[in-house]
Amino acid sequence: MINRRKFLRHSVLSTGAILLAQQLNAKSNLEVKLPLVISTWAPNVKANKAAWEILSKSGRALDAVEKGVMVVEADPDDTSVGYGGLPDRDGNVTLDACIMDELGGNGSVMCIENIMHPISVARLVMEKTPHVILAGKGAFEFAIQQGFKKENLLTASSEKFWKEWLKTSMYNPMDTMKHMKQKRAPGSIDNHDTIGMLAMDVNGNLSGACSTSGMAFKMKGRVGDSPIIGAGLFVDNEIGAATATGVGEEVIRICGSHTVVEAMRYGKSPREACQIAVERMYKLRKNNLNDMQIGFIAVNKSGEIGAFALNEGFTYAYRLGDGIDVVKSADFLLKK
Ligand code: SD4
Repeated sequence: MINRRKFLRHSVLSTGAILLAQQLNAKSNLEVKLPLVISTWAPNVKANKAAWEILSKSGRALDAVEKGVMVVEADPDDTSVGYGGLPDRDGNVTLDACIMDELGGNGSVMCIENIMHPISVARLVMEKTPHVILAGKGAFEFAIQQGFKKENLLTASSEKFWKEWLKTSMYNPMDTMKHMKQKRAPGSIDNHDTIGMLAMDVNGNLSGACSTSGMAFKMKGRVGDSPIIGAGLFVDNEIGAATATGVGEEVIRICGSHTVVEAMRYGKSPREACQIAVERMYKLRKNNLNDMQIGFIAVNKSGEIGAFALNEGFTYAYRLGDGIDVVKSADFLLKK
């Protein structure tokens, strides 16, 4: 259970350096040492590292999640996020991202093209506009006004995958994914690497960010769960935060990340809350989901973390106050 009074006392006291925070942690009843960061998928250890550079200097969780996600957005070898992301069926790389801070602020961009860092544009939507979401051309124009560069995000390798796909043009998200993943990581059934990142800073404040190029070879204009507040990401600084990865259509149907946070509000642990969301999804859609992957990660206000997936193969990466990278495979529902 969350011991809110002790936690708040800790929060007020621990505004100084991380060392001080750790000393205070040792004296308090907090379950983990702060700060912490957790991301979907094992390769995102590298993103956690970038977030940690901010968190370990007593920086704000919001800055940490933005910086962490930017690492993946700029990585041409990650074919599910930002630069190098696989395109839609017409060859356009279209990106979705959203961000939430500890103050109830949120910003999102949907289907933005030619901008390397949609997460930073989403943050500016939150901070500089009277709106929450900008989509398509409007999002792009806003980014340009804010000083972002227009860039070609389709790498030669992603273009090659797309051209190969064009030979059959068959759209079955999971088949496509399995096929792509076999090429990139033989033996694995997943081809998701959308990054959802959650962080808690030394002041106990939570933020989250999520960024993706969405499902490979989707229809032009398709938007997934990742930029939708409550579906791909939800942060409630009093309760906890959650983020999703996998087939976005299914996550949207149950407002996945919001469902996880609400379950934590009513006393479930992060792991239990993620399982509740997956089970709800499965109850609704049953065998339609057998070959899909959907995974959630979550953190509560006590700094406890958890994850749960529909199928085997979902991994997540985290760093808690000890500064050590950990990668884990999530428990899953459909044991074959
Ligand atoms: C989407 N949820 O656009 C994203 C895809 C994803 O790892 O998570 N890929 O549906």
